[in-house]
Amino acid sequence: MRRAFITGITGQDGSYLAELLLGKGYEVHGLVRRASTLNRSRIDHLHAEDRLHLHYGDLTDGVSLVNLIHSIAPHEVYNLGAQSHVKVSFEMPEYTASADAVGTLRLLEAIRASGLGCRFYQASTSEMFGSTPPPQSEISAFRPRSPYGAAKLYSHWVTVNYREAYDLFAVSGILFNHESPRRGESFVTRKISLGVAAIKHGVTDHLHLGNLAAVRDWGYAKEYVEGMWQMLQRDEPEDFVLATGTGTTIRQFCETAFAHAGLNWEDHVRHDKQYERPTEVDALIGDPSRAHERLGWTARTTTDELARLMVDADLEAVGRLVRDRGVSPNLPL
Ligand code: NAP
Ligand code: F7E
Repeated sequence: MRRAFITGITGQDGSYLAELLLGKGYEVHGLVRRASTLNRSRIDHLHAEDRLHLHYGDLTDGVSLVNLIHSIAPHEVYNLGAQSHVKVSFEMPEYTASADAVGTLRLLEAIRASGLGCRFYQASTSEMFGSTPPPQSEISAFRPRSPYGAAKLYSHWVTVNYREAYDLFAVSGILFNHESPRRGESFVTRKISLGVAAIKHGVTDHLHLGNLAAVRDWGYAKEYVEGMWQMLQRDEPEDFVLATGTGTTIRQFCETAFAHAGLNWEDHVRHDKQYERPTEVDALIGDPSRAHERLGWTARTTTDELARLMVDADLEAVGRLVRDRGVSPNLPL
């Protein structure tokens, strides 16, 4: 039986990847962080699975990583764990560097020292392109515009370096934004879909957002984890961009999401400077041709379809909360 180790298993992508790998017959091991409350809502539905094993650890704690790689002896390691919020990285730059940059080094060192020859996937990001104009591909210049982007760029290059220096099967998936009903509530797409649902159910009548002009390439997370797995099944390690190839502004995303619930976004969205960043990434639109040609991977869900499926999921979830509790839920808007 193939064994996979996933850091970030409690996150959006980790939960979809765990489902995918369990479905393929893998034994799945996940790294979880100790917290005063359990934070496993995205993988609760997998609990009965006897091939799923969770282990305490942290990307900032090298010893835990060394011990886990040794005891699990995985065939594949997916490094999805990270402080993944760009705005938060300006507020916690040092922690972001420790988890998102040095954390990758710690994990690669644990793999190298184990001599097990595990295959390694690094969750790299379009944020590494920063101010490089679109379309961005595997050969575009990296010009990150945040502590998050800079930390992820370190991880990208150290992954490439460990591949070249130690002949590890280590790949970097450069993924453009991907979302889902499991997206964290403070990322803009989920904030909008939750906001639409809260407004439609009468919980509030407005939503505060920052810069509406930025362009992002938004795809459906469930499809992107398939690409991660495909990257580790090839004969030779290679880095790939995963994206839809289409750019959409935050304003357009709002328009589609509000219209799907029969609302006019301009009646409800208010500007709030606190959600702007010290430096913004203006436009990210990926060129996924290499993934299409060499992996046979293509994003199937368009950004408009994604906006509608997220709104539908939140209309249902917020409706349930309002019905069951009989009071306004405390939504993080
Ligand atoms: P997410 O929902 O924010 O999940 C992040 C995961 O990392 C969570 O499981 C979190 O654990 C864990 N984590 C955070 N700090 C950690 C630490 N110090 N040690 C161990 N685990 C830690 O992120 P996502 O959207 O699934 O993204 C997955 C990965 O892809 C991330 O590395 C992200 O930076 C990268 N990425 C995401 C996108 C995107 O659009 N979603 C695009 C490109 C790259 P807790 O649950 O305990 O907080
Ligand atoms: O912002 C603007 C904001 O936080 C998108 C992470 O998964 O994707 C994600 O990073 C855009 C930015 O995602 C609000 O200024 C406006 O231009 O949803 P976001 P992100 O920064 O693109 C990349 C690929 C990753 O790798 C990251 O891990 O939306 N925006 N108003 C806002 N953003 C937020 N969060 N909140 C607002 O109110």
